[in-house]
Amino acid sequence: MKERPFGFEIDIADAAIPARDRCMQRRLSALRGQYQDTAGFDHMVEQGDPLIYEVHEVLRPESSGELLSGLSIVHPGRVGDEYFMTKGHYHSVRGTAEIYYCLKGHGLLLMENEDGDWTAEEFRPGRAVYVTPNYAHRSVNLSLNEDLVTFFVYPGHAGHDYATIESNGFRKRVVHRDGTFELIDNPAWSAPAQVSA
Ligand code: S6P
Ligand code: ZN
Repeated sequence: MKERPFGFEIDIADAAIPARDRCMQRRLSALRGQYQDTAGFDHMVEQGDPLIYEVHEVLRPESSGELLSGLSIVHPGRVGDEYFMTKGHYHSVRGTAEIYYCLKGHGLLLMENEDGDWTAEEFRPGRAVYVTPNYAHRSVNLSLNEDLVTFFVYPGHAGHDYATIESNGFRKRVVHRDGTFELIDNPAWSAPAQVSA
């Protein structure tokens, strides 16, 4: 039997999609290698491995023709002078886009592609970001006391390639300097291997 259309509530205050979602949580240890301050990172992991972010996914088949959507909640905090953030990924199917809509908080979506281009778009409530195909993306919470909550939608067959970012990092780091944020070069970044034409 074909499934019929459905509606669902998005609870912004509690950052949840009641009844429909599957919740995934990531602790700091999942971001090993991504922060510059490795001693600070190790200390925080030893001291309890804090919860960095949660994803509430609306359950749908991961197949083309479907849309996957849900809430991403990045908690506030820093490792050294770098903000709490998601692991970040490329979609396995590179030619798939994504839309984020910010519901709460203040943050950035850091993006880069394999041709060397990078950019960052600010998240504030009511602002959307369109991630064009072929761009890796990472959410960064710039607030030190409030969750960053975004609603995302992307194609069901996109898949996730985490390995490229795990080994190369992002070109830019987002750091807290003089009461505000700054984007600085990541000295540990290495260019992804170029596929010859
Ligand atoms: C999926 C989409 C988001 C992220 C979420 C967590 O394509 O971009 O749902 O999965 O923001 O980030 P990450 O990098 O751990 O998947
Ligand atoms: Zn994505």
